[in-house]
Amino acid sequence: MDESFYRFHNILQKASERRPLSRQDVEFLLDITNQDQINNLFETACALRDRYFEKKIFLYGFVYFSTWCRNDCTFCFYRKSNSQSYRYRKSKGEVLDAALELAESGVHLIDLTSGEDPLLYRDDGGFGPLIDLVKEVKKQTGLMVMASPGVVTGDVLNGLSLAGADWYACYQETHNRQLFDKLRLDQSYDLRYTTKQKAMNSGLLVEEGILAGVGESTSDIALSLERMGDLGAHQVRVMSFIPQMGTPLEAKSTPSRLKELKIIAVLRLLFPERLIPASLDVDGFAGLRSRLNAGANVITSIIPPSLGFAGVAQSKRDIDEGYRTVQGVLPVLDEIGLKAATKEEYSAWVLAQREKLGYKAREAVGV
Ligand code: SAM
Ligand code: MD0
Ligand code: SF4
Repeated sequence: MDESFYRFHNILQKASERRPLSRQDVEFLLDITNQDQINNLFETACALRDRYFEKKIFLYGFVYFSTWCRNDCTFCFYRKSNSQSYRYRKSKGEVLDAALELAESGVHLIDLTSGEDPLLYRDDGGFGPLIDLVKEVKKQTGLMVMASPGVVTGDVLNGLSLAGADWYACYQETHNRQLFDKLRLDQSYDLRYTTKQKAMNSGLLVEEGILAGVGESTSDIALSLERMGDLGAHQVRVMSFIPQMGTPLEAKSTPSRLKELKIIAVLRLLFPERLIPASLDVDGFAGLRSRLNAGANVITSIIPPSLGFAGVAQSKRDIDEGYRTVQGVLPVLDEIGLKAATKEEYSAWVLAQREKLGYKAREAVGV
């Protein structure tokens, strides 16, 4: 047995005992190529997940309510200068119908996502309708709510929190500032990061995320995982870059899925009791099993069929076929020995985390 074999087992052992991993340990794991080691990494990740979540998986409904955006992120189909993108802005009634249909089907959370729609960013209270929408979705579905509208002010975060939002999602994509500037053109790295800290001060749980395959190195990924820990994000994700028609990165290739799967597993080793998505938005239904087997514990991007709502990285894939539904994913859970959590189990997890964040924070903002 060579030295690297011992090193590998030593790192997995440390992770299983919840001892901290160094940046070098993380890079070592991200770079493994031996199939037995890869399988071992995934098994260790799943064992850690099951230790904290008892084989119960959370299900998130996704409602992309506006695909208009003022930004020009190079990787995104919905960037403002893409004339080929699929644009719509759904009405309150349409969003409520979709949210109710998702709730009925058995999801645990409704994720209200949009581009940075110029209508939201108007000076005369553009976020008012979104805040009302959050209130109404919460009231009518009784589910947990996530808001993902892009970078917003502290006042908007407080408004969302008061209206009943539980989560704020906003992904840095990378924590390499030079790479960030190439991906999120004319946007501030610091503002995007500090907005997540502000969200926690408003009592919201936070989701942080990175893209795989956009020019990052192994050490960039390790840095990102460290920053996710510094932030204290409650849900941490990685999605493989999918090239989009009409964008500057249209001809760039999508990375090997092994990269995303290894990052999911390493995230689980670093953050065993946090939430890690298996997104249906990258490889649709076909990519679900491998992500769960790498240690993910949330299925995201469940979309109601036939209502004209889009995904982000896969704007159409599997949606109207009905595969991105609770009915579609339950058999996969069953096949691999997992099950859907109950709505009550999910709510209890969220409320316990929000309590840890401190309703003190809410008092501090004068509520
Ligand atoms: N507009 C908001 C924002 O940027 O924060 C929320 C929606 S945004 C479309 C959601 C996320 O989708 C991005 O942060 C990015 O991680 C992911 N995404 C966008 N385009 C993608 C692509 N081509 N491939 C993979 N993921 C992508
Ligand atoms: C997903 N398409 O969960 C969604 C999206 C935004 N909060 C989430 C990237 O995969
Ligand atoms: Fe807009 Fe979000 Fe797409 Fe960037 S990633 S162009 S902010 S929708």
